[in-house]
Amino acid sequence: MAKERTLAIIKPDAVSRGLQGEILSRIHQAGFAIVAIESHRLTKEEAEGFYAVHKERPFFGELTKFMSSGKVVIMALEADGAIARWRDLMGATDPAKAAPGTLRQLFGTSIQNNCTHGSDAPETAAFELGYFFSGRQLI
Ligand code: 3AN
Repeated sequence: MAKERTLAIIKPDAVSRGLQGEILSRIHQAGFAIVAIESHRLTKEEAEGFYAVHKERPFFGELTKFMSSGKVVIMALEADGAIARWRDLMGATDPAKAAPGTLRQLFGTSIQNNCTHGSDAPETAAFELGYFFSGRQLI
C-alpha cells in the first residue's frame, strides 16, 4: 500500500475536555507520522470554507458554529493507506454506531460532537491539507 497523507482534526469538544494527549497517543500507537500539527481557533468563515461541501445540509450552520467554538488541533498524518486507516481509527460518524475502541465511540458525545475529523478520499485530503498547511509545512 502506498504512503498517503490525510487531514485530521481534533475537534473543539475533545480539546475542551483535554483529550488531545490521549488522541495523539493513539495516533502514535497506530503508526502514523505527524507531518504537521498546529492548534488554533477557527473563525466561522474558516469553518464554512472548510465544510463548503456540506453547505446545503441542514446542520451546516450548527456544525460551523461548533467547529469555531474553541481551539482545534489540525494535523497532516502520513502512513500507508492513511485516509482509510485514520477513518477506521475514528469510527463511524455517529458515536452511538461507532465500533468499540474507536475514537468516536470512546470520546464522541453526538453525531456533531464526534471528537475528530478525517478526509474521506484522496481529492478531499488534497483540498483539506492545502486549506490549512502551506507547501513548506508539508515538506
Ligand atoms: P464524517 O466526518 O464521518 O466524514 P460527514 O462528512 O458526513 O461525516 O459530516 C461532516 C461532519 O458533520 C461530521 N463529522 C459531524 O460533525 C457533522 N454531522 C454529520 N452528520 C450530522 C448530522 N446528521 N447532524 C449534525 N451534524 C452532523
